[in-house]
Amino acid sequence: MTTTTTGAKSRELQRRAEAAIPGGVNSPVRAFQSVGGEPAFIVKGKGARIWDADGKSYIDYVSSWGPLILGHAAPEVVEAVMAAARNGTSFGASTPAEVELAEAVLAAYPAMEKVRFVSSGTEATMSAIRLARAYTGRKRIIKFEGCYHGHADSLLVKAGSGVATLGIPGSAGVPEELAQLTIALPYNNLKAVEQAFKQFKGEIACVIVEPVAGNMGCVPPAPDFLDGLRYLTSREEALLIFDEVMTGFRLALGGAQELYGTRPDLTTLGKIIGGGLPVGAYGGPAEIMDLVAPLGPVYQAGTLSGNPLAMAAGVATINFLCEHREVYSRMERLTSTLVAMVLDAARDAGVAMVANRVGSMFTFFFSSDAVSDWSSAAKCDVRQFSRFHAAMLHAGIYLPPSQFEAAFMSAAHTAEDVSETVAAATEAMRELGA
Ligand code: KE4
Repeated sequence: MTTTTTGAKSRELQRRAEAAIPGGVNSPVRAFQSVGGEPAFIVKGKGARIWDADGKSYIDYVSSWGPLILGHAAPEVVEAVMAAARNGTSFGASTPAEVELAEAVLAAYPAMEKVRFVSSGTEATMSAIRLARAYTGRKRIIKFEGCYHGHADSLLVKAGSGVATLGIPGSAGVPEELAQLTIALPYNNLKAVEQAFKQFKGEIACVIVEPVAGNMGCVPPAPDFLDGLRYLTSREEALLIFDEVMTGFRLALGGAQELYGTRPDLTTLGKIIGGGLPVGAYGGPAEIMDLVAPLGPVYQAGTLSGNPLAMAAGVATINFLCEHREVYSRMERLTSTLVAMVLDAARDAGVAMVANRVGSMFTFFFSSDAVSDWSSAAKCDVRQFSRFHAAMLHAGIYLPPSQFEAAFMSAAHTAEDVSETVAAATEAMRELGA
Protein backbone atom coordinates (compact mmCIF):
# COMPACT_ATOMS: atom_id res chain seq x y z
CA MET A 1 0.00 0.00 0.00
CA THR A 2 1.20 3.48 -0.86
CA THR A 3 2.75 5.35 2.00
CA THR A 4 3.38 9.03 1.67
CA THR A 5 6.76 10.35 2.47
CA THR A 6 6.95 14.09 2.33
CA GLY A 7 9.93 15.77 0.67
CA ALA A 8 13.13 16.68 2.45
CA LYS A 9 12.26 20.37 2.76
CA SER A 10 8.87 19.64 4.38
CA ARG A 11 10.48 17.17 6.76
CA GLU A 12 13.10 19.74 7.79
CA LEU A 13 10.41 22.39 8.25
CA GLN A 14 8.35 19.95 10.32
CA ARG A 15 11.36 19.31 12.57
CA ARG A 16 11.85 23.04 13.13
CA ALA A 17 8.12 23.63 13.55
CA GLU A 18 7.83 20.93 16.23
CA ALA A 19 10.65 22.58 18.16
CA ALA A 20 8.77 25.87 18.24
CA ILE A 21 5.03 25.14 17.97
CA PRO A 22 2.96 22.45 19.75
CA GLY A 23 2.75 19.54 17.30
CA GLY A 24 4.36 21.80 14.72
CA VAL A 25 0.95 23.18 13.76
CA ASN A 26 -1.28 26.13 14.56
CA SER A 27 -4.42 24.04 14.26
CA PRO A 28 -4.50 20.36 15.26
CA VAL A 29 -6.10 18.84 12.16
CA ARG A 30 -3.15 20.05 10.06
CA ALA A 31 -0.86 17.60 11.88
CA PHE A 32 -2.24 14.67 9.87
CA GLN A 33 -2.55 12.60 13.07
CA SER A 34 -5.83 11.06 11.84
CA VAL A 35 -4.23 9.76 8.65
CA GLY A 36 -0.60 9.26 9.64
CA GLY A 37 2.41 10.44 7.77
CA GLU A 38 3.86 13.91 7.98
CA PRO A 39 2.14 16.96 6.53
CA ALA A 40 3.62 18.71 3.54
CA PHE A 41 4.42 22.39 4.01
CA ILE A 42 2.50 24.39 1.43
CA VAL A 43 4.24 27.37 -0.14
CA LYS A 44 1.90 28.43 -2.94
CA GLY A 45 -1.61 28.09 -4.28
CA LYS A 46 -3.12 29.12 -7.60
CA GLY A 47 -6.62 28.26 -8.73
CA ALA A 48 -7.42 24.67 -7.77
CA ARG A 49 -3.79 23.75 -7.11
CA ILE A 50 -1.31 24.04 -4.25
CA TRP A 51 2.47 23.41 -4.23
CA ASP A 52 4.54 22.08 -1.35
CA ALA A 53 8.03 23.12 -0.24
CA ASP A 54 9.57 20.38 -2.38
CA GLY A 55 7.79 21.51 -5.53
CA LYS A 56 5.10 18.80 -5.64
CA SER A 57 1.69 20.07 -6.78
CA TYR A 58 -1.75 18.84 -5.72
CA ILE A 59 -5.33 19.39 -6.79
CA ASP A 60 -6.71 20.87 -3.58
CA TYR A 61 -10.07 19.87 -2.09
CA VAL A 62 -9.40 21.36 1.37
CA SER A 63 -9.63 24.97 0.14
CA SER A 64 -8.26 26.18 3.49
CA TRP A 65 -11.21 24.29 5.10
CA GLY A 66 -13.77 26.18 3.04
CA PRO A 67 -12.87 29.87 2.59
CA LEU A 68 -11.34 29.62 -0.88
CA ILE A 69 -14.50 29.16 -2.93
CA LEU A 70 -12.86 31.18 -5.73
CA GLY A 71 -9.70 29.04 -5.59
CA HIS A 72 -6.22 30.05 -4.47
CA ALA A 73 -4.84 33.55 -5.16
CA ALA A 74 -7.97 34.63 -7.02
CA PRO A 75 -6.89 37.81 -8.90
CA GLU A 76 -9.86 39.81 -7.64
CA VAL A 77 -9.00 38.99 -4.03
CA VAL A 78 -5.24 39.48 -4.33
CA GLU A 79 -5.64 42.87 -6.03
CA ALA A 80 -8.16 44.04 -3.42
CA VAL A 81 -5.92 43.04 -0.51
CA MET A 82 -2.82 44.61 -2.09
CA ALA A 83 -4.67 47.87 -2.77
CA ALA A 84 -5.97 47.97 0.81
CA ALA A 85 -2.53 47.17 2.23
CA ARG A 86 -0.95 50.11 0.42
CA ASN A 87 -3.19 52.35 2.53
CA GLY A 88 -2.24 50.65 5.78
CA THR A 89 -3.15 47.37 7.45
CA SER A 90 -5.19 48.34 10.50
CA PHE A 91 -6.37 51.47 12.26
CA GLY A 92 -8.43 50.37 15.27
CA ALA A 93 -11.03 52.72 13.87
CA SER A 94 -14.04 52.31 11.62
CA THR A 95 -13.30 52.00 7.92
CA PRO A 96 -15.55 52.11 4.82
CA ALA A 97 -14.85 48.46 3.92
CA GLU A 98 -16.59 47.26 7.10
CA VAL A 99 -19.79 49.00 6.03
CA GLU A 100 -19.45 47.59 2.51
CA LEU A 101 -19.04 44.01 3.73
CA ALA A 102 -21.81 44.36 6.31
CA GLU A 103 -24.23 45.59 3.63
CA ALA A 104 -23.19 42.73 1.31
CA VAL A 105 -23.80 40.16 4.05
CA LEU A 106 -27.18 41.63 5.04
CA ALA A 107 -28.29 41.67 1.39
CA ALA A 108 -27.73 37.90 1.21
CA TYR A 109 -29.19 37.03 4.64
CA PRO A 110 -32.69 38.51 5.09
CA ALA A 111 -32.89 36.95 8.57
CA MET A 112 -30.18 39.41 9.62
CA GLU A 113 -30.90 43.08 10.20
CA LYS A 114 -27.52 43.76 11.81
CA VAL A 115 -24.16 41.96 11.79
CA ARG A 116 -20.98 42.25 13.86
CA PHE A 117 -17.59 41.21 12.49
CA VAL A 118 -15.03 39.32 14.55
CA SER A 119 -11.84 37.50 13.55
CA SER A 120 -12.81 33.84 13.58
CA GLY A 121 -15.74 31.44 13.53
CA THR A 122 -14.97 30.62 17.15
CA GLU A 123 -15.44 34.24 18.17
CA ALA A 124 -18.66 34.38 16.15
CA THR A 125 -20.29 31.37 17.83
CA MET A 126 -18.96 32.26 21.27
CA SER A 127 -20.50 35.73 20.93
CA ALA A 128 -23.78 34.40 19.55
CA ILE A 129 -24.14 32.03 22.52
CA ARG A 130 -23.43 34.88 24.95
CA LEU A 131 -26.00 37.05 23.18
CA ALA A 132 -28.63 34.28 23.27
CA ARG A 133 -28.07 33.78 26.99
CA ALA A 134 -28.42 37.53 27.60
CA TYR A 135 -31.49 37.92 25.37
CA THR A 136 -33.39 34.99 26.97
CA GLY A 137 -31.99 35.25 30.49
CA ARG A 138 -31.38 31.49 30.35
CA LYS A 139 -28.15 29.53 30.83
CA ARG A 140 -28.44 26.16 29.09
CA ILE A 141 -27.68 25.58 25.40
CA ILE A 142 -28.26 22.67 23.02
CA LYS A 143 -25.68 21.55 20.48
CA PHE A 144 -25.38 18.35 18.45
CA GLU A 145 -22.80 15.57 18.61
CA GLY A 146 -20.48 15.67 15.64
CA CYS A 147 -21.05 19.37 15.08
CA TYR A 148 -18.10 21.68 15.71
CA HIS A 149 -18.57 25.35 16.38
CA GLY A 150 -15.01 26.41 17.25
CA HIS A 151 -13.20 26.08 20.55
CA ALA A 152 -15.16 28.25 23.00
CA ASP A 153 -15.48 26.42 26.34
CA SER A 154 -19.28 26.05 26.21
CA LEU A 155 -19.00 24.37 22.82
CA LEU A 156 -16.15 21.94 23.60
CA VAL A 157 -18.64 19.59 25.23
CA LYS A 158 -19.49 15.93 24.62
CA ALA A 159 -22.77 14.19 25.29
CA GLY A 160 -23.08 12.68 28.72
CA SER A 161 -24.34 9.12 29.05
CA GLY A 162 -27.86 8.86 27.75
CA VAL A 163 -29.81 11.33 25.69
CA ALA A 164 -30.56 14.89 26.90
CA THR A 165 -28.20 14.57 29.81
CA LEU A 166 -25.80 17.22 31.04
CA GLY A 167 -22.71 17.65 28.89
CA ILE A 168 -19.23 16.60 29.89
CA PRO A 169 -16.03 18.45 28.95
CA GLY A 170 -14.80 17.72 25.44
CA SER A 171 -11.40 19.14 26.29
CA ALA A 172 -9.10 19.38 29.26
CA GLY A 173 -9.50 22.76 30.91
CA VAL A 174 -13.25 23.05 30.38
CA PRO A 175 -14.86 23.17 33.85
CA GLU A 176 -17.52 20.51 34.47
CA GLU A 177 -19.76 23.20 35.89
CA LEU A 178 -19.74 24.99 32.55
CA ALA A 179 -20.00 21.83 30.44
CA GLN A 180 -23.12 20.84 32.36
CA LEU A 181 -24.90 23.86 30.91
CA THR A 182 -24.48 22.40 27.43
CA ILE A 183 -26.75 19.55 26.28
CA ALA A 184 -25.27 17.56 23.40
CA LEU A 185 -27.88 15.66 21.38
CA PRO A 186 -27.82 13.33 18.35
CA TYR A 187 -27.95 15.24 15.04
CA ASN A 188 -31.18 14.80 13.05
CA ASN A 189 -33.03 13.65 16.19
CA LEU A 190 -35.99 15.94 16.90
CA LYS A 191 -37.38 13.64 19.59
CA ALA A 192 -34.21 14.19 21.62
CA VAL A 193 -34.62 17.96 21.25
CA GLU A 194 -38.27 17.73 22.33
CA GLN A 195 -37.24 15.67 25.35
CA ALA A 196 -34.51 18.15 26.32
CA PHE A 197 -36.92 21.09 26.19
CA LYS A 198 -39.34 19.11 28.35
CA GLN A 199 -36.66 18.11 30.85
CA PHE A 200 -35.16 21.60 31.09
CA LYS A 201 -38.35 23.61 30.61
CA GLY A 202 -37.71 27.36 30.51
CA GLU A 203 -33.95 26.91 30.99
CA ILE A 204 -32.63 26.61 27.42
CA ALA A 205 -31.36 29.81 25.79
CA CYS A 206 -30.67 28.48 22.32
CA VAL A 207 -30.09 25.61 19.96
CA ILE A 208 -26.94 25.97 17.86
CA VAL A 209 -26.67 23.76 14.81
CA GLU A 210 -24.68 23.31 11.63
CA PRO A 211 -27.64 23.35 9.19
CA VAL A 212 -25.55 21.06 7.00
CA ALA A 213 -22.97 19.42 9.19
CA GLY A 214 -19.40 19.49 7.91
CA ASN A 215 -17.46 18.54 11.01
CA MET A 216 -18.34 14.86 11.20
CA GLY A 217 -17.88 14.76 7.48
CA CYS A 218 -20.67 16.22 5.34
CA VAL A 219 -24.06 15.25 6.82
CA PRO A 220 -27.23 16.89 5.47
CA PRO A 221 -30.25 17.65 7.68
CA ALA A 222 -33.09 15.12 7.61
CA PRO A 223 -36.09 16.53 5.69
CA ASP A 224 -37.94 17.73 8.79
CA PHE A 225 -34.97 18.55 11.00
CA LEU A 226 -34.40 22.25 10.43
CA ASP A 227 -38.09 23.18 10.36
CA GLY A 228 -38.57 21.00 13.44
CA LEU A 229 -35.85 22.96 15.26
CA ARG A 230 -37.51 26.19 14.14
CA TYR A 231 -40.89 25.05 15.49
CA LEU A 232 -39.53 23.80 18.84
CA THR A 233 -37.32 26.83 19.53
CA SER A 234 -40.16 29.24 18.68
CA ARG A 235 -42.59 27.31 20.89
CA GLU A 236 -40.10 27.27 23.78
CA GLU A 237 -38.98 30.89 23.25
CA ALA A 238 -35.38 29.82 22.76
CA LEU A 239 -33.21 31.19 19.96
CA LEU A 240 -32.26 29.11 16.91
CA ILE A 241 -28.67 29.74 15.87
CA PHE A 242 -27.53 28.53 12.43
CA ASP A 243 -23.78 28.14 12.49
CA GLU A 244 -23.11 28.86 8.80
CA VAL A 245 -19.39 29.44 9.20
CA MET A 246 -18.86 26.63 6.67
CA THR A 247 -22.15 26.70 4.71
CA GLY A 248 -22.53 30.48 4.42
CA PHE A 249 -21.98 31.65 0.82
CA ARG A 250 -20.91 28.02 0.15
CA LEU A 251 -24.20 26.20 -0.47
CA ALA A 252 -25.79 29.31 -1.98
CA LEU A 253 -25.20 33.02 -1.58
CA GLY A 254 -27.63 32.87 1.32
CA GLY A 255 -26.19 29.63 2.66
CA ALA A 256 -28.24 26.77 4.05
CA GLN A 257 -31.05 29.08 5.15
CA GLU A 258 -31.56 30.03 1.49
CA LEU A 259 -31.22 26.42 0.32
CA TYR A 260 -33.65 24.92 2.88
CA GLY A 261 -35.83 27.96 3.55
CA THR A 262 -35.65 27.77 7.35
CA ARG A 263 -35.02 31.15 8.99
CA PRO A 264 -32.88 31.15 12.18
CA ASP A 265 -32.84 33.86 14.85
CA LEU A 266 -29.06 34.29 14.78
CA THR A 267 -26.56 33.31 12.09
CA THR A 268 -22.82 32.90 12.43
CA LEU A 269 -20.54 33.22 9.41
CA GLY A 270 -16.82 32.92 8.69
CA LYS A 271 -14.45 31.37 6.16
CA ILE A 272 -15.74 32.59 2.74
CA ILE A 273 -16.68 36.06 4.04
CA GLY A 274 -12.98 36.63 4.70
CA GLY A 275 -11.84 35.30 1.32
CA GLY A 276 -9.02 33.47 3.10
CA LEU A 277 -8.27 36.20 5.65
CA PRO A 278 -9.43 36.04 9.29
CA VAL A 279 -13.09 37.04 9.52
CA GLY A 280 -16.06 35.75 11.50
CA ALA A 281 -19.48 37.33 11.93
CA TYR A 282 -22.71 36.97 13.87
CA GLY A 283 -25.98 38.65 13.07
CA GLY A 284 -29.73 38.70 13.49
CA PRO A 285 -32.70 40.97 14.15
CA ALA A 286 -31.87 44.48 15.41
CA GLU A 287 -33.98 43.75 18.50
CA ILE A 288 -31.42 41.11 19.51
CA MET A 289 -28.24 42.58 17.99
CA ASP A 290 -28.77 45.96 19.67
CA LEU A 291 -28.04 44.22 22.98
CA VAL A 292 -24.38 44.11 21.89
CA ALA A 293 -21.98 46.77 23.23
CA PRO A 294 -21.75 49.69 22.85
CA LEU A 295 -25.56 49.81 22.48
CA GLY A 296 -26.37 47.17 25.07
CA PRO A 297 -24.97 45.12 27.96
CA VAL A 298 -23.49 42.18 25.98
CA TYR A 299 -19.78 42.79 25.72
CA GLN A 300 -17.72 41.65 22.74
CA ALA A 301 -14.66 43.35 21.26
CA GLY A 302 -11.61 42.70 19.07
CA THR A 303 -8.48 44.62 18.12
CA LEU A 304 -8.58 43.38 14.54
CA SER A 305 -12.32 42.96 14.14
CA GLY A 306 -13.30 44.41 10.75
CA ASN A 307 -9.64 44.51 9.68
CA PRO A 308 -9.40 46.47 6.40
CA LEU A 309 -7.42 43.78 4.54
CA ALA A 310 -9.82 41.03 5.63
CA MET A 311 -12.81 43.19 4.74
CA ALA A 312 -11.32 43.88 1.31
CA ALA A 313 -10.82 40.16 0.67
CA GLY A 314 -14.37 39.43 1.82
CA VAL A 315 -15.93 42.17 -0.29
CA ALA A 316 -13.99 41.04 -3.39
CA THR A 317 -15.09 37.43 -2.83
CA ILE A 318 -18.76 38.18 -2.23
CA ASN A 319 -18.92 40.68 -5.09
CA PHE A 320 -17.53 38.03 -7.43
CA LEU A 321 -20.08 35.47 -6.24
CA CYS A 322 -22.93 37.97 -6.63
CA GLU A 323 -21.81 38.83 -10.16
CA HIS A 324 -21.17 35.19 -11.20
CA ARG A 325 -23.93 33.15 -9.57
CA GLU A 326 -23.48 30.51 -12.26
CA VAL A 327 -20.44 29.28 -10.35
CA TYR A 328 -22.80 27.54 -7.90
CA SER A 329 -24.44 25.37 -10.53
CA ARG A 330 -21.08 24.65 -12.17
CA MET A 331 -19.51 23.58 -8.84
CA GLU A 332 -22.62 21.47 -8.13
CA ARG A 333 -22.26 19.65 -11.46
CA LEU A 334 -18.53 19.02 -11.02
CA THR A 335 -18.98 17.78 -7.46
CA SER A 336 -21.89 15.53 -8.40
CA THR A 337 -19.81 13.97 -11.21
CA LEU A 338 -16.79 13.49 -8.96
CA VAL A 339 -18.77 11.82 -6.17
CA ALA A 340 -20.72 9.55 -8.53
CA MET A 341 -17.59 8.37 -10.37
CA VAL A 342 -15.59 7.72 -7.19
CA LEU A 343 -18.52 5.75 -5.77
CA ASP A 344 -18.55 3.69 -8.99
CA ALA A 345 -14.83 3.03 -8.62
CA ALA A 346 -15.30 1.91 -5.02
CA ARG A 347 -18.15 -0.41 -6.00
CA ASP A 348 -16.15 -1.91 -8.89
CA ALA A 349 -13.25 -2.54 -6.51
CA GLY A 350 -15.46 -4.01 -3.80
CA VAL A 351 -14.64 -1.24 -1.35
CA ALA A 352 -17.38 -0.35 1.17
CA MET A 353 -17.95 3.36 0.69
CA VAL A 354 -20.85 5.81 0.81
CA ALA A 355 -20.80 9.56 0.23
CA ASN A 356 -22.73 12.64 1.28
CA ARG A 357 -22.82 15.79 -0.80
CA VAL A 358 -24.60 19.13 -0.57
CA GLY A 359 -23.66 21.54 -3.31
CA SER A 360 -19.87 21.76 -3.47
CA MET A 361 -19.16 20.21 -0.06
CA PHE A 362 -18.81 16.43 0.18
CA THR A 363 -17.32 13.51 2.10
CA PHE A 364 -16.44 9.93 1.12
CA PHE A 365 -17.26 7.68 4.11
CA PHE A 366 -15.65 4.25 4.33
CA SER A 367 -18.74 2.47 5.57
CA SER A 368 -21.47 0.23 4.17
CA ASP A 369 -24.20 2.22 5.92
CA ALA A 370 -25.62 5.68 5.33
CA VAL A 371 -24.11 8.41 7.52
CA SER A 372 -26.76 10.65 9.09
CA ASP A 373 -25.30 11.52 12.51
CA TRP A 374 -22.20 11.10 14.65
CA SER A 375 -22.92 7.53 15.73
CA SER A 376 -23.17 6.35 12.12
CA ALA A 377 -20.14 8.44 11.09
CA ALA A 378 -18.09 6.93 13.91
CA LYS A 379 -18.63 3.44 12.46
CA CYS A 380 -16.48 4.32 9.44
CA ASP A 381 -13.31 2.35 8.76
CA VAL A 382 -10.82 5.14 9.45
CA ARG A 383 -7.91 2.85 8.52
CA GLN A 384 -9.35 2.47 5.04
CA PHE A 385 -9.80 6.23 4.89
CA SER A 386 -6.14 6.72 5.86
CA ARG A 387 -5.01 4.34 3.12
CA PHE A 388 -7.20 6.14 0.60
CA HIS A 389 -5.93 9.54 1.74
CA ALA A 390 -2.30 8.44 1.44
CA ALA A 391 -2.82 6.99 -2.04
CA MET A 392 -4.56 10.13 -3.23
CA LEU A 393 -1.87 12.38 -1.72
CA HIS A 394 0.77 10.31 -3.50
CA ALA A 395 -1.16 10.82 -6.73
CA GLY A 396 -1.25 14.59 -6.20
CA ILE A 397 -4.78 14.89 -4.81
CA TYR A 398 -5.07 16.82 -1.53
CA LEU A 399 -8.09 15.65 0.50
CA PRO A 400 -8.89 16.70 4.09
CA PRO A 401 -6.65 14.62 6.40
CA SER A 402 -9.56 13.20 8.41
CA GLN A 403 -12.55 10.98 7.74
CA PHE A 404 -14.61 13.47 9.74
CA GLU A 405 -14.12 16.57 7.60
CA ALA A 406 -15.84 17.95 4.52
CA ALA A 407 -14.04 18.43 1.22
CA PHE A 408 -14.76 21.34 -1.12
CA MET A 409 -14.92 21.99 -4.85
CA SER A 410 -14.03 25.56 -5.83
CA ALA A 411 -14.95 27.79 -8.75
CA ALA A 412 -11.40 27.24 -10.02
CA HIS A 413 -11.71 23.44 -10.40
CA THR A 414 -12.20 22.16 -13.95
CA ALA A 415 -13.60 19.03 -15.55
CA GLU A 416 -9.97 18.02 -16.21
CA ASP A 417 -9.21 18.28 -12.47
CA VAL A 418 -12.19 16.03 -11.77
CA SER A 419 -11.05 13.51 -14.38
CA GLU A 420 -7.55 13.44 -12.87
CA THR A 421 -9.05 12.99 -9.41
CA VAL A 422 -11.32 10.14 -10.53
CA ALA A 423 -8.38 8.39 -12.21
CA ALA A 424 -6.35 8.64 -8.99
CA ALA A 425 -9.30 7.39 -6.94
CA THR A 426 -9.85 4.45 -9.28
CA GLU A 427 -6.23 3.39 -8.84
CA ALA A 428 -6.47 3.91 -5.07
CA MET A 429 -9.61 1.79 -4.89
CA ARG A 430 -7.84 -1.06 -6.68
CA GLU A 431 -5.17 -0.96 -3.98
CA LEU A 432 -7.79 -0.80 -1.19
CA GLY A 433 -9.87 -3.58 -2.68
CA ALA A 434 -6.94 -5.87 -3.36
P1 KE4 B 1 -12.65 29.07 13.25
O1 KE4 B 1 -12.52 29.52 14.68
O2 KE4 B 1 -11.75 27.88 12.95
O3 KE4 B 1 -12.48 30.18 12.23
O4 KE4 B 1 -14.16 28.56 13.04
C1 KE4 B 1 -14.67 27.58 13.90
C2 KE4 B 1 -15.83 26.89 13.20
C3 KE4 B 1 -17.12 27.23 13.55
N1 KE4 B 1 -18.18 26.66 12.95
C4 KE4 B 1 -18.01 25.73 11.97
C5 KE4 B 1 -19.23 25.11 11.34
C6 KE4 B 1 -16.71 25.35 11.57
O5 KE4 B 1 -16.56 24.41 10.60
C7 KE4 B 1 -15.60 25.93 12.19
C8 KE4 B 1 -14.17 25.54 11.84
N2 KE4 B 1 -14.02 24.50 10.90
C9 KE4 B 1 -12.81 23.75 10.97
C10 KE4 B 1 -12.87 22.67 9.89
N3 KE4 B 1 -13.63 21.57 10.29
C11 KE4 B 1 -11.58 24.59 10.84
C12 KE4 B 1 -10.31 23.84 10.57
C13 KE4 B 1 -9.41 23.84 11.76
O6 KE4 B 1 -9.92 23.68 12.90
O7 KE4 B 1 -8.19 23.99 11.53
